[in-house]
Amino acid sequence: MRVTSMLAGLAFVLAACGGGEQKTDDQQTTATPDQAAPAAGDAAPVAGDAAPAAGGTTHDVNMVLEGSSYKYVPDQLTIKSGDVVRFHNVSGGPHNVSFWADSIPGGAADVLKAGMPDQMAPLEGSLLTEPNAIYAVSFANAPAGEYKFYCLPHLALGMKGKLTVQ
Ligand SMILES: [Cu+2]
Repeated sequence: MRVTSMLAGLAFVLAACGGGEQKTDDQQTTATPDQAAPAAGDAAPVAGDAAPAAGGTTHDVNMVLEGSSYKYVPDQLTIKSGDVVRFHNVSGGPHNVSFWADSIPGGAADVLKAGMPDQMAPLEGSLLTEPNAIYAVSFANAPAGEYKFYCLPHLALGMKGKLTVQ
């Protein structure tokens, strides 16, 4: 019995000296919260103070440069009328969010005019240049349907996405 536990202990030590340590690192990396949901109270500047309507939900979309491609992550999401979508400038900025006037439901333009702070032009959100800056769009009273959007600086590079309001 005693010999068995000594052997088990030895095996453990050998494992620890081998790949064991590496495995511990992997686990720690996995446990690290990703940037999809920065902590509230984050010092990042927030454009606008859009808050979800009563019962509404907040969604996060990251704007990133991955390798050589600029993208929204996720680039497709489904929300409900009354929700708020927060676009985070994670990497590769400046980014923004612009909606195509002909790719949103009827009546949505007026809703977005009210729900998008600091527009550079109709349906064109301000550019986020500071790291971790957030642009929040309120979909209060937004009609159901598809809302296609793009990043003005990176449209030619294919940075676009689609929101579906239920
Ligand atoms: Cu962009």
